[in-house]
Amino acid sequence: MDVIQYEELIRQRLSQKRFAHSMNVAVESRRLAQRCGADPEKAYLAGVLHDVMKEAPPEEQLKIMEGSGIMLTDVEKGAQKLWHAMAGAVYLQKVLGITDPEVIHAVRYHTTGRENMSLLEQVVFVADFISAEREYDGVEEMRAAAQNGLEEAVLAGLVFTIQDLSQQGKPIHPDSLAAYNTMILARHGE
Ligand code: DGI
Ligand code: FE
Ligand code: FE
Repeated sequence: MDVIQYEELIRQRLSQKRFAHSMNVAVESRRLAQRCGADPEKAYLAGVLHDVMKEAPPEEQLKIMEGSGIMLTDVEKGAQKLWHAMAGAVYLQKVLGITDPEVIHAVRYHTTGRENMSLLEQVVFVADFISAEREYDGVEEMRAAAQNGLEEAVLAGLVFTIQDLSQQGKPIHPDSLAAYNTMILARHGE
């Protein structure tokens, strides 16, 4: 399948609003990739597909994860919003037959981030925060951070999420915390 067919698939699987978001993330991912030396076509593809499972019923998300042997941790069990990233990565492999690990990982880690993210993972992680339709408090700061450099924006995204979740008394995924710690430690080492 080529990317136009994936766009059509996404249009069918998602609401109009989330379809528009996905297309905006794809365009933003391609732009960031061009700037930082990641593969623009892979970035666009990962952007199109990153939320493919977002509106699937939770049972369907669980089923596809279980089918691929993913064992949810307690934090993951308690945070349904994390499922679509894990389930999406499995969907890419099992249903769409996508084999490129870079694209699969960009979808897998687009919500939590993780330590030592590849350029493509960082690109999609950041694009999801600053896509054209986003209008949360702080989005302009996030866009400015992305203007200053990809890593800057990844860190700003992690800080934003960790702050937001802890204020709401929600659990924070260890991958997000590890990514934050590693980036902070690397900074102080400079
Ligand atoms: O799918 P999108 O809405 O475009 O964006 P996303 O995949 O970044 O999902 C954002 C949601 O996921 C948001 O409501 C916060 C939640 N989230 C992100 N990281 C964590 C998290 N929830 C918990 N409990 N723990 C996390 O580490
Ligand atoms: Fe998402
Ligand atoms: Fe998204």
